[in-house]
Amino acid sequence: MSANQAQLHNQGISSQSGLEAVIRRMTTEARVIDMHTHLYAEAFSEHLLWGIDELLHYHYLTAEFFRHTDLTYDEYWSLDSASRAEAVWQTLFVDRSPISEAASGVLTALNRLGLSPAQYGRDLNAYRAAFAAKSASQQVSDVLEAAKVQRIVMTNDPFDSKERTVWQSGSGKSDPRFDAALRIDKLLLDWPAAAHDLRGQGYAVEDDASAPATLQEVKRFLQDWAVRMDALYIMVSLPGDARYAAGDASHTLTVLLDGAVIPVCLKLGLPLALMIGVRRQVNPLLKLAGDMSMRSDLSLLEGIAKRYTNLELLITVLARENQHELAVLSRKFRNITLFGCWWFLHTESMIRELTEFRVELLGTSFIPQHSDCRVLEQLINKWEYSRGILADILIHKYGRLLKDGWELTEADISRDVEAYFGGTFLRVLENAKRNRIAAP
Ligand code: HDL
Ligand code: ZN
Repeated sequence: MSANQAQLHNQGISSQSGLEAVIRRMTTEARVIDMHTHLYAEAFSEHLLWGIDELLHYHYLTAEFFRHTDLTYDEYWSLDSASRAEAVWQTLFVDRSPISEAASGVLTALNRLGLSPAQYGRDLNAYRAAFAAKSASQQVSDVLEAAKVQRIVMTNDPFDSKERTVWQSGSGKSDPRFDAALRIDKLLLDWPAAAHDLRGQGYAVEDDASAPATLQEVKRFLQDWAVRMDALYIMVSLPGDARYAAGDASHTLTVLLDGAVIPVCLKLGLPLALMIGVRRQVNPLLKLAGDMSMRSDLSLLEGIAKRYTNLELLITVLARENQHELAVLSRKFRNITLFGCWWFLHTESMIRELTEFRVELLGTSFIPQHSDCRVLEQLINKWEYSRGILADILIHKYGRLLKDGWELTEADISRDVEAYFGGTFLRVLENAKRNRIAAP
């Protein structure tokens, strides 16, 4: 930064228009850490989804497609991949306007990648030809640059045999832009099946999760995978009615959390990420699109946060109805850091509603967004509207400071935007590392 730039950076912003310009520039240019996605580095081969057909296979669009088509579920699912993409394109983009968040997001991503709908129009094959000219590794670089994403945290499942192969080959961390998160839904929500898998992976667990030797083996499994992946955190999604029943040896979820997961988090210095409020497969015929949201009983979170004050908790909940309550709860427990506008809340109106009261209640002590992307190019549209909405809110909030005579510099705005787009997440990771205990 030149002396002149440094001077600008540190001098006071004197007008609302000047403030708006600085906030828009900084929120647009900040390079974000995307702390929860379903994207994969190229080493995971077919797990890395990219290109126009994959964008059209996205399960958000599948659900919307079935609201219009006359096809039966079987007829759709029996189509080949290209035909399914063509059916979605015709139904949601040609036969009617693509105005839903998921549909319009496809056009935003295409446009930002230079495939302007004004030029390519409604001809799916024209877009396909343009993507066919790209390689996966070039597309990863181009999309990360277009979306200004500096780091991506994957969702890594040690119960997925294909993923396991990549990790055991040593290439899981071959791309430094992609970090890992250890995802343990199967362990905590389907213990009998998980126990069977664990035995198959050489961990001598019994069917009774509360047996001390079994909990030791579960800890060994978690530690082996957290270390192998160099996982940034351990994550599970939970139904809204999940209970934390401290001391109840018959409650498998609680036994595994208290007896294995949390001790490993504390020993390795990793946050525990809880995504609460999903009701899986209410319509299995929709496959990945068949999950539903449900209101959450946050007493589970309160119980864990209160009992383990040195455990960093990264939290997101799925029901709109729980959002204000979660923001208030995270004011009560400094080890709760809420993150993102998850899934059905990843829309302009919900992001605006949630982010406004989160800023009002939490200042910069929360993580406003993650993308949850499943297809690479979605990074572009999901981050573009999230940045713009946060900018709108910050312009109003900092404008009040300016009106009351508070001196604001570019450095102040830069520091706070940096916190929102990665700094707060990194601080949670640092706190977790600092809180490591020499657990048995
Ligand atoms: O459980 C999760 O991590 C969810 O994000 C699901 O993967 C969901 O299917 C999704 O992609 N939401 O955006
Ligand atoms: Zn997710």
